[in-house]
Amino acid sequence: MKASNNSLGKKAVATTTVVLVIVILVLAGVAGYFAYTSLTKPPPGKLEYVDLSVEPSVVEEGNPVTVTVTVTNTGGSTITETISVVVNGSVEASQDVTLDPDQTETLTFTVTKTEVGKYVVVCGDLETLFTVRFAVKNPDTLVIATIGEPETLDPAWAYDTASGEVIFNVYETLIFFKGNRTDEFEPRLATEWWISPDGLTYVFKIREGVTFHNGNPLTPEDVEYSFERAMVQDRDGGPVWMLLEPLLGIFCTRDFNLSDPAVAAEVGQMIDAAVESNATHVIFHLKQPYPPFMQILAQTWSSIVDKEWCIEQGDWPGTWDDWVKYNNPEVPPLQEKMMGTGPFMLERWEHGKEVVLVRNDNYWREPAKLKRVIIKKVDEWSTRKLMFMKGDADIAYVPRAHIAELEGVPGIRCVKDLPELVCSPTMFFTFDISPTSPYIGSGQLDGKGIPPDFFSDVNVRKAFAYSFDYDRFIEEALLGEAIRPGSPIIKGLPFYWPDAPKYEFNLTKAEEYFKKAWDGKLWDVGFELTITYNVGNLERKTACEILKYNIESLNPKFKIYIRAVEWPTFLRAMVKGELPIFLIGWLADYPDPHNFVHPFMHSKGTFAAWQGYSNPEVDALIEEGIKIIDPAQREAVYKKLAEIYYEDCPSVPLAQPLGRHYERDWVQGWYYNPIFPGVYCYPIWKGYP
Ligand SMILES: [Ca+2]
Ligand SMILES: [Ca+2]
Repeated sequence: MKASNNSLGKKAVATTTVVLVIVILVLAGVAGYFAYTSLTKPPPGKLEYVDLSVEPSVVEEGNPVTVTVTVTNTGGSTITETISVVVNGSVEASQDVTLDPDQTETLTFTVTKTEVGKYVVVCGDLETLFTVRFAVKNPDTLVIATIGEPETLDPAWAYDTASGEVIFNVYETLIFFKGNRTDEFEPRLATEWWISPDGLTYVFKIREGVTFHNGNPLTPEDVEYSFERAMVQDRDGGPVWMLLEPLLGIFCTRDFNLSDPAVAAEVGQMIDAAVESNATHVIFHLKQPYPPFMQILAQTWSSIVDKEWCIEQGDWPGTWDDWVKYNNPEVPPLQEKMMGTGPFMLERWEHGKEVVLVRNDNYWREPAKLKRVIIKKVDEWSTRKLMFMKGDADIAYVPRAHIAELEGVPGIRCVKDLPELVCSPTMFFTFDISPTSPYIGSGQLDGKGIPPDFFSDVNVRKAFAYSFDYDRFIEEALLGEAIRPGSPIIKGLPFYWPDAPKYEFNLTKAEEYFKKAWDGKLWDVGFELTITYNVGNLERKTACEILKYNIESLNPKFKIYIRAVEWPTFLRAMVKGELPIFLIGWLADYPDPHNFVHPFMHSKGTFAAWQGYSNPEVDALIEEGIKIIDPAQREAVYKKLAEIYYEDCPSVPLAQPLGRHYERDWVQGWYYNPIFPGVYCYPIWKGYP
């Protein structure tokens, strides 16, 4: 690292020196925001710039601009030259100047109505460029053009980034990540906290004077209610296992037989006892030491809701006699509504179109600078691109396949190589597909479909893993901006193992495993299945196509169909076990290997449960790993898990991407934190600083 930094540094210094010399010669005195991109050698003739200035210093579309050029003749004889201002290729104004030796003259050009683009001042062989920027569109409103839309607005239910992006701008948590750190926290709805030396008790002092968007005051009781409500709800495939594991030592409330009233009462009591409050504080009692608990508390599932308002919406009343009624609902009462304490309030969610947030003017901190945030669902790249180019979108999701189209486009800023704590996409195999799935053809091993337990044969999984061209995928879909981890313990997490075993693209081996699968019957009869991806996600589409191409090339009886579906449809089909293969990413909830091995490998973890993957040895190792304090012992556990992951092949990580962020250059204040589900809008404003 250090060596390459040094050599880069030297190179940069050399280049800077050359540029500086030219800049000093040609542009002395010019400052501000202009991009002087083409500065060339002075002509053999003797005319030289002394000064060039552009007023105002920031030129926006439509503004008049004055260019003042001072030139001198340093040669030995009289010289005549034309100086002109060329706008986007055509001459806008020009003046001739004739200078005797040592004579200096200043010329002024005025362009009354500027259009966006490149302005070049041409004087003989010298060309100097400046840019007229776009006038800031909708200066109080931030428009984010993205794909997909939230699955829900209920923080206890939400477990996808599209939902999380809305939620973490409207609701707040006790603590929040400090800047771009994932391991340091700052106060939000709690002002102070204490953790007992045994790691089992967490105490938070609740901030006074905070109100919800309906005007109700925030109380410690609301905080207690928020966590208990989340655990009461505990929907299938939701995020609440992250609270249940540290607080109750379980992964799911339905691990108990809740239809037995005595058992239900006991579980209710456990939930109630785990979180307590008094007039000023909230206390958490953990079942076991759990180092990532603070990270869990800083995330959307730990959002604080208003108890009274929730009850008015038909949510859990806060009592224990019939709490099971509110467990794992079909649709949560807060599915479409929000009532937080955060800097923005929900104005509306127009399905299939946009979510609109408005500023909370009674926010307990200084109100946000933006009045409005619109998160638009624009699945078509061409439409999204047009919006972005015209400045109708301020921040846009740009699929990697299209990044070249935005290269050098004026007015667009790209922040590159953002380290992502993301394992995406990963190819998951479903071991027990729902027999009613529309994606398995006949549902039989008869060449016209697949049986529901198709992927329970490890040979099938390995055959698929060897059929994928990983390098091509990273090159084509991610333009090389990714690394490839062997296991879900990705780079950036403690105990990452760079040399973990992983599958390589090898069609000979793929054929070998396909021939072994289903006692040889699969190779003879063939199969058909459908893989889906969410609309607009070109990376996943490319992955599907690569898989289809290679597998179909092996045997004419192998057939893979690809279908694009809406994001909520995709999620629901995945949870129901209808997707034979699903490609999805995993964004870290907290930067610890436990947060990856649990969803990917534990029989009760998010993905593994959807897949129906279960290995008791794996479960035991995962449960052991989170409780160990000694790092060397922990490392051994996670190494073993990486080995088993390779052998069992329940899923295959295709890439760990390095991210990019695209915004109009008038967007200010955005910052990156790898744990964020989307754009955190509070610090953002629009304008040119
Ligand atoms: Ca309680
Ligand atoms: Ca309240």
